[in-house]
This record gives sequence, C-alpha cells and structure tokens, in this order.
Amino acid sequence: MKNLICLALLGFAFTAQAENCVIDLKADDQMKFDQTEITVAASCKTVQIKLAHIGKLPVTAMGHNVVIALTTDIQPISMDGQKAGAAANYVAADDKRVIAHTSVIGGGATTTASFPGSALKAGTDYSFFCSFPGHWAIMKGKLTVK
Ligand code: CU1
Repeated sequence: MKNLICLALLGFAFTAQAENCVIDLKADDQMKFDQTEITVAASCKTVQIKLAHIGKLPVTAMGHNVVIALTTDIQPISMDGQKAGAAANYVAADDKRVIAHTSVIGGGATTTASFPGSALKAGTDYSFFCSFPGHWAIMKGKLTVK
C-alpha cells in the first residue's frame, strides 16, 4: 500500500513538472524576442512572465515589455498603448483586452509579472507581444494553452 502511494506521488510529480507555467523571454536590440511560440498548461494556477532585455540600448530608444492578449487585439491594444505613453508602459489604463503585461525595460534590465492561469482558455488564439511604439508589428509570438 505504501509503495502504491509513493508511485502515485511520483507520477504526480512528473506530470506537474511537464506543465509549463512560465512565459520566459529574452529581448534584444534587434527588436526581437528569442522565441516565436510558447506553450503553457491550461491547469496553471499562476502564469509567470519573465523578461530579460539582453541588449544595450536605453529604454527610451529600444524599450520592451511583454503583453498577453488575444491575437486579434494586438493592434488595438498597441494603438491605445502608444497614446497612453511611456509612463503607462505603453498599455492603456484598465484596458480589459490586456490579460497581463510587464513594465517596459531597457538594455540590461529584467522584469517579471504574473497572472492567474484561469485568465487563459485552452485552444484560444493568444499572443505575447511588445507594445512599445512600432514594435508590435514584428515583435510577437504565439501563446498556446493546452
Ligand atoms: Cu519592444
């Protein structure tokens, strides 16, 4: 009986390990993320966003953030974010289309953010992108939830 419980716990541990709950990205001075597709588990209690800017340019010239939203909302969120400006991290206040976002950082900096996994639904077309003016058109990737 004890062995059975051990096996069950071991199985659970392996399952838990396979479920990714971190959106871990690096960004550079070339206006690029190091990944174009990330998958997180639908069962994540909390999803963490980690962003490392590995470039050298200052935040005013090559600032980057990570915004999580429906792929169809990338452009409108970015347009409103541009109007909101740098002080707002290029995300409009109370933008309901934004599932989560980090602050905007410059070269050499890192930032994190987290949000409840319940905000994501499996099989929905999400993206991660940078809302810094002019970046959203190319600085983005697919976020898959399953
Ligand atoms: Cu950017």
